[in-house]
Amino acid sequence: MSEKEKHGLSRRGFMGATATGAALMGGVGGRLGLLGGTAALTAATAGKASASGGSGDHAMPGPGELDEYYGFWSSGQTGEMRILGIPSMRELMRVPVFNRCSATGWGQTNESLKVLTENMLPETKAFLAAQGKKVHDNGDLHHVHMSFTEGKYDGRFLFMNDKANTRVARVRCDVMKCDKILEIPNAKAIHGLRPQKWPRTNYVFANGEDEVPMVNDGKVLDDPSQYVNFFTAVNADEMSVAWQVMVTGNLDNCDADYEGKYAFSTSYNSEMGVNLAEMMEAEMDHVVVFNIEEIEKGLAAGDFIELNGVKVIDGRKGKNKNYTRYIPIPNSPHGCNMAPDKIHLCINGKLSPTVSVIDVRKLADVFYNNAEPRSVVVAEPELGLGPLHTCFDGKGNCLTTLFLDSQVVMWNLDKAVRAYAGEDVDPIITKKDVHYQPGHNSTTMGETLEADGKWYLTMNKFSKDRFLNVGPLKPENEQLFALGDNDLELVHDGPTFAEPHDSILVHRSVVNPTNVWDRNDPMWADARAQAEADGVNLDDYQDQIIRDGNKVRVYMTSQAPQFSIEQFTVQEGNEVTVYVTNLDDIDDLTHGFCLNNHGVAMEVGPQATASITFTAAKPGVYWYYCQWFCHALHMEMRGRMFVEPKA
Ligand code: K7E
Ligand code: CUA
Repeated sequence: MSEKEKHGLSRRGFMGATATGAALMGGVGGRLGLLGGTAALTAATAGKASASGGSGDHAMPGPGELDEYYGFWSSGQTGEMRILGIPSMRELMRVPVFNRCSATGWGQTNESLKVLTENMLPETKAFLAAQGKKVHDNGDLHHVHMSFTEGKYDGRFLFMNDKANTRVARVRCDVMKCDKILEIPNAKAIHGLRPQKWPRTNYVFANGEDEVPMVNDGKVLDDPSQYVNFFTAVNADEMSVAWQVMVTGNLDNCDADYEGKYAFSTSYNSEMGVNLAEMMEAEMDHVVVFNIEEIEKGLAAGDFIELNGVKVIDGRKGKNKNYTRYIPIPNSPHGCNMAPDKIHLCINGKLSPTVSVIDVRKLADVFYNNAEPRSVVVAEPELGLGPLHTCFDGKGNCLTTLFLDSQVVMWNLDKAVRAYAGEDVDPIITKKDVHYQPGHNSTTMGETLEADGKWYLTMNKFSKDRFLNVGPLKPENEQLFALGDNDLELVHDGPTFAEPHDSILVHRSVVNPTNVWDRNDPMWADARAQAEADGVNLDDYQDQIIRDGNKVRVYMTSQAPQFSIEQFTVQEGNEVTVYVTNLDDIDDLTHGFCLNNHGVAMEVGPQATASITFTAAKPGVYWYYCQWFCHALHMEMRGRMFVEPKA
């Protein structure tokens, strides 16, 4: 047992043993009794209740105590990834990915620009150059998921999508920094994203949401009959496109099974309409089932076209090859969630009050024995209005968000299957109000074989009147519940900035980030190569200023509270690259480099090298300083750049 677990328990024991504690908690106790069983009341920290009950220990970590789970959050239109501690809901870190970051220099350091541009399509580079830019400034990060090995999180990578600019990114869990961003050709607007669960994450599946002409070069415009959509398999190790499948309908969310056979995408707008009325016309839309083995066989047999360098399989409806099947689902299904029982796939109705449950064991008959596609549906419980996403407690129960009803509904999968078969049972266990309009939800380890049913989180799109008014733009709201066997109890209710779109809750035993960078990290391989070419040893205390025509490369180190170079001179118009290597090697000693009035700033973590390039366009004296508080003499950690006027 770790230090923190001991702390958690001793704290609980202490609080439980004192009469004062019990008296103080009296008011909260009544509510927590719902959790059934012993429901012993433990501690309340900063107004948060803690309970133990059906699913074991629900102690809330106090100040200085560590959480049991990491929460990895998407931030929607903010474009970053966030890390929270669960159950405290303390925000621990923001990891810039598709956004720009003033603090860390993401989007302006050479290292981040490499990640942002190295797998960008040539046409996008040209397009951005025409705007006088190198990178997109925005992103829309909806879904974060971890890499799997045999159905369990393996703690290697986190993968995420950018709906705004059609990208897939990867974050390294050892340093919690983004190391790859891949722009997906052909598809438009990557929305649903899931890693392959079995046998391991060889592929990351990515849904294209917006339909466009197959060759989108302006020759076909308002002719939707020629529009198509693409499902993409990304090679997760190389972060390259493995293959694509052309499909009918807009792909929304996706998931993968626990056998490595199938991937699934919900699909709305089977009509391929382009306005609201057209998109809502059909009573039924689909879940598209992708048969991985058949697709790989088709590729090997040459049954593909090549489009922008990608092998594309034709899996459109009516082609009747074994690559895809289209299972009819009531109008506009949204969330797509594979249960940890390895059998059931839950398709959330959105416009239909139902969740359609597919038994994935029956899919082979649809592919190979001409079984009627709907024969795979084994339950379709009516749960309430606006079901969007479902998560699992690992004990046979599901929790589904009801957007329109502003509720979460807890229901039993087995009972839903029996009810569909005609038995007179009610699958609904309980409903709880949430505030307001929930979208995604998560349970601890809930999208893995290790779903533990301990905590339930709901991410709400609206907070309305719930917090102090901050103007017309309101925060959104997240609510965490202690999860019992047949009830759930609210323990946290708090605002977040746009947008708590989706999250995964991962036990801390899976994630082991380092405290200090490895000096040989590939993140600054280019800087190391340039230094070698310049005869500079980045790891040494020697500082160098290399003048190379109009280019000046300044190599310096940082060690609290000093930069090794306290002044350097360049000529007006020089292209200057500053490389800073942080020689400090203790925990939490980050420096920065910020150059006044140049829009230049970056983070330099312990033992890291970071670099930034700019043009010294204005003659004068410019101070640079360390912008991460590092030492009592942090304010004194500064130096001057002299820019001599052109002769
Ligand atoms: Cu994950 Cu809104 Cu992008 Cu559902 S989608 S809420
Ligand atoms: Cu170094 Cu502040």
